[in-house]
Amino acid sequence: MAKVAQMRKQPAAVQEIAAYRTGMAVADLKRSFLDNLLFVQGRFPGNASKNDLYLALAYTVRDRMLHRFASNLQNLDRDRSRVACYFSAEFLLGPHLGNNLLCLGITTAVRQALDDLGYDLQELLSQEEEPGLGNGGLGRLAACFMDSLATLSIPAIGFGIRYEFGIFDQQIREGWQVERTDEWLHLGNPWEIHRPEIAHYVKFGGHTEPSHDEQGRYRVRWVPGRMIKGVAYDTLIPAFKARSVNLLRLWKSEAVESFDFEAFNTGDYFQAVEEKVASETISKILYPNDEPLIGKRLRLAQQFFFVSCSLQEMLRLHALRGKKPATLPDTFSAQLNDTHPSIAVAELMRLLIDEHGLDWDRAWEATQRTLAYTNHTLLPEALEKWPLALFASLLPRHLEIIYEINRRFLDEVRLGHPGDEGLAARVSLIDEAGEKNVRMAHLACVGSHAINGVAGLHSELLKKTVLHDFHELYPDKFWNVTNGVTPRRWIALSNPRLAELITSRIGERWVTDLEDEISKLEGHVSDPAFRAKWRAIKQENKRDLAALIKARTGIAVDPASIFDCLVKRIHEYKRQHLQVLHIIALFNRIRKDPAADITPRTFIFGGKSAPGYAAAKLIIKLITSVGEVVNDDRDVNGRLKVVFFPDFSVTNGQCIYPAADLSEQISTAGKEASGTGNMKFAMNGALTIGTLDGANVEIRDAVGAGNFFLFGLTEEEVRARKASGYDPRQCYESNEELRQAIDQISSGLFSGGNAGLFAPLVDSLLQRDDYMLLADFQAYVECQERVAREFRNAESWTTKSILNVARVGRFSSDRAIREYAENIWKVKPLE
Ligand code: 26Q
Repeated sequence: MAKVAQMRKQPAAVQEIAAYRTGMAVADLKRSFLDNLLFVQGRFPGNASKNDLYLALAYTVRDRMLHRFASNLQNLDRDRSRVACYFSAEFLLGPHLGNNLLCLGITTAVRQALDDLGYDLQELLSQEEEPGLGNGGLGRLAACFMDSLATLSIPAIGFGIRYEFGIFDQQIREGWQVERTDEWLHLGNPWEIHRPEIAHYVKFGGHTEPSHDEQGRYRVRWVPGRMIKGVAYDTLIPAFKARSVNLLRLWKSEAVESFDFEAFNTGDYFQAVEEKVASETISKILYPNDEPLIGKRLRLAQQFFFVSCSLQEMLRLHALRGKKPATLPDTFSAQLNDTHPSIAVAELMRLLIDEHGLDWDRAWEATQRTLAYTNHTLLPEALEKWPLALFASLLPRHLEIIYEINRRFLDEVRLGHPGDEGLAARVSLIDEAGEKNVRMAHLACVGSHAINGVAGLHSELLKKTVLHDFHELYPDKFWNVTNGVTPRRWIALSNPRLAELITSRIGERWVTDLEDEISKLEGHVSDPAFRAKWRAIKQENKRDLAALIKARTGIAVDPASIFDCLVKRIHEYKRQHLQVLHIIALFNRIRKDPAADITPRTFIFGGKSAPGYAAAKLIIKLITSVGEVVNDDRDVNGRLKVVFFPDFSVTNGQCIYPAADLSEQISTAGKEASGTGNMKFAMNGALTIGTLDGANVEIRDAVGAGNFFLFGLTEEEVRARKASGYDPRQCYESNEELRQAIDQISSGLFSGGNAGLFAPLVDSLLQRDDYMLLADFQAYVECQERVAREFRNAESWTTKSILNVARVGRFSSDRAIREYAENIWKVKPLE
């Protein structure tokens, strides 16, 4: 406080420094860059490494953001507005430098400054190791939301974990995925600010001791077995060409010196050091799974660690405003990104009751008013649960609190539904069947004032299936907020050619108001010059991607062919192998008739598999194996190319989406909660081939049925087929092309004669086919035939491509964030 007052008293001195370090003209940027190179990196231009140069540039950019941030804090202090907190175990930010240049509006000036000094901006941009602190959709959504919050000037803090090792780097060796540790911090991270003075203690294990205080109130003391410290690392999240800057605050775990070496010192130095190592383990590594793992103690510890630090931090900031803990929701709302942070329900109760002395009812009201929960999955096996024994040993006090929440909740349920013990058992926070588990989604539902799904269909299905009973109990808690993605990163940054063309026609407002502005493109759809440029840009983007593919895989691809892209995590429900069956069918058609008139295609796959997910890893091997046979086949003669683009990431996505003609969104209907890649592709002028799943439904409604290639069973039809005893063998036997493709995989045609290699995949398809690939195969192949025909008509394809972009305004994350802000968080943009 005193410091802030002091700063306000010395505006002249501050202004002088600010002017020196924040100028946006080429000359200012050159001077700052050299200044940082010399006085931060300690290098002259002559002996600077590429990384020195990158860091000097990064600090030059950061200086300018910090200045905005400092002015922002003062505003926040004055306004006392409600702040949105986004709790997420993952933030998949992607590289910062390019985005920050874009948001500050200094890309051109910086390019010029570097050019004058004899350096190349592109080269320095490629030096950055992206922070891969997420697995896929859910983590990237959190990053898009942070971008939109800043751009909409909504005061917000993202809370998460500063993993030392993010998602692994994927290499492909002999067609298999090989994981390499991600050492994103090894050359330094110029974007984070270490705040050692912002730290919170987090307890684990031990036992609880009940007692009564002087006033005779029941109290519980938690005597932990272990204590660690969470230290804040801040990353600034800038708004696009506006002054607001928000904060992403990630926690790193550290040992508590006094705890290890004094109070609990057993006299064993090595044990104390081991304790230190164990403490630092908590934030070491991101679990590379996008489905829960049963009983991984460290994962639960990570979740509790970041949630506890974040809630303590919110209470601290709230107290700084001079307010009492019970009114926490007047200052903050907190969105739980899936159940990963749902321990927040019990931890906030514990903090309010045990540490701040509130009674149960007041604590419960504050907790519910603060928290809201987003669900991201319908797959029952993906709902998080923790074995009771594990929970009890790591978080004994929280288990007591959960029992008490459950007792009161079930009393209420029984009161409203007397005699319905089935209902009580179904909604209980504890799953009593078999080994007892804590059901995290139930905890999140009961402890939140709002629950939402991430696309219209998903939110409807939630109410019908996994959260049916909760919807019956609390219909008013339920919302839908369809996902969105940020047009800053996913158009302006990754597709600068298209961005420039769009801006030249409708001005720049689309970047921050996609919903209202981008539709103006429709007015240009018939303009021949515009259309020609549109096509030329896609061609240039495809040429760039072709060069990258050549460099990364050695495979030469034809930029005139259809760039048919399927990039996302590898999962059976996402059905990458349905596309493989299609490729084999095309291959067989060519072999049958080498003169067949087929439209050339490049099949581009990308995505990581969880390291322990054998079927997904085998799908990668199947893709690369089919590629090896098809790519060099004489009859095919280059008309089909199969590429597995290694190490799909935000950085690589930025090269792939802009070059795509066709976006593959082919999950079994009812399985993909939303999808967000579907939106990124459509925004870049790719047409979608997809099922009625997730947000595909809404994308098709928005762009028009005639501009979307629809195929496959609907969710209802999938259910009906399963209910009536689906037999995949019938499809196999009755479809010649399908049978041939599967037989060839079985025979070892694609595995050098190794007939057993793909047996697990083939058996699963023929015996269960949980995801109905065989049922959808014929419809898919026929739909792909329409795609091939329509691609040959460049004029109509161009129209459809333009209309896709012009009509995707709804899928901006700005729209999604406005809905959360208005309906769930009740927060307003700052003036
Ligand atoms: C949980 C417990 C233990 C270990 C790992 C996990 C875990 C981690 C990540 C579980 C799930 C995830 C990620 C899920 C995810 O990315 N879901 C996707 O979220 C997107 C954003 O809403 C949707 O578009 C996708 O449909 C959905 O699959």
